[in-house]
Amino acid sequence: MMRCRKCGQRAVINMRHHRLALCEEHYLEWFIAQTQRAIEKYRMFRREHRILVAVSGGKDSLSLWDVLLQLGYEADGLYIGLGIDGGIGYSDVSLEKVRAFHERHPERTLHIVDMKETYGESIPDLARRTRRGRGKPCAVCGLVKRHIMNRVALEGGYFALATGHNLDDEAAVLFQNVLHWQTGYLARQAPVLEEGGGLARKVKPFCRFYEREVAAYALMRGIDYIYDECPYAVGAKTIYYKELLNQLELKSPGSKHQFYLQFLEARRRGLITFAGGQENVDLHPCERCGQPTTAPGLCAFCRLWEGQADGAAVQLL
Ligand code: Q46
Ligand code: ZN
Ligand code: ZN
Repeated sequence: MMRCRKCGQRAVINMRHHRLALCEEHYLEWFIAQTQRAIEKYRMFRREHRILVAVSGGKDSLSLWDVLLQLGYEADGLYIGLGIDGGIGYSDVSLEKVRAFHERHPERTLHIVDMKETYGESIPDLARRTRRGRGKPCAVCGLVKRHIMNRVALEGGYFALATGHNLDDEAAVLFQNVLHWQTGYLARQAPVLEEGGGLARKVKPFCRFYEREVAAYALMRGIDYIYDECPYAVGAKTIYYKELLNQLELKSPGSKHQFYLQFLEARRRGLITFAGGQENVDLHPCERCGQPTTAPGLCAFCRLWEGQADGAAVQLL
């Protein structure tokens, strides 16, 4: 029987890369303390700051909201209703999970932006109608989510927008960016992106946790989340990269952790510098919505609605 390093009781989780086995009580304590450490290490935010957590109904984002509340932060939630069904009622179920979580924290605000109600079209509608969405809706979806998250964060006067990206997510994206030497993306891949030029500050307090560590936290805390991935995520490149990295991890525990953290360390030491980070690109306000864009005239979000009868959707901004 494996024993908890802190108290000697039966351990419920063994983290081989940390050579650390813990019981439930000490795991929860460790997880929360590690989150606080990451917040401090990367200077994400402080006690007096209001934080907006982007919640999808999945384990990562709901756990993040939970931990921030446990740590005593003023953290509100933002849920974006994408209108995705995929035969499993994906958006409906995820909203239910978010609402159920929020009911336990009525003192906090949950912002809900429903695509269909606010802009007249769901993500699948938008993907069908626009050139950008042809094939898979993920390109429009990513664009729309970034736009809405930024808008709500800025309008609500939040200090930072927090997302639940974990180490598996970050390592997969890093792998993809390195494989294609996408230097612009590499420059923007960091636990903190400073605000500037109309873009909200973005932070990822879970970036050093393995996915299974977050799942264990959610389970132990009894957080009810949506197990299904978005139906459009099937076949996504990052899922394939995650599988490859999992194989590597199996043979050599800790390699994912090392891959990502050594990248951050190299970045910190100034070994990786690229022009084109969030702060460096040449941004100016979109003529219609005012959000920053590199394109002349309208931003990519507003261009999605061009040619629509009266542009009514965008008037709602
Ligand atoms: S929600 Fe949207 Fe993802 Fe679904 S449509 Fe693609 S981008 S897969 S994270
Ligand atoms: Zn213990
Ligand atoms: Zn715009």
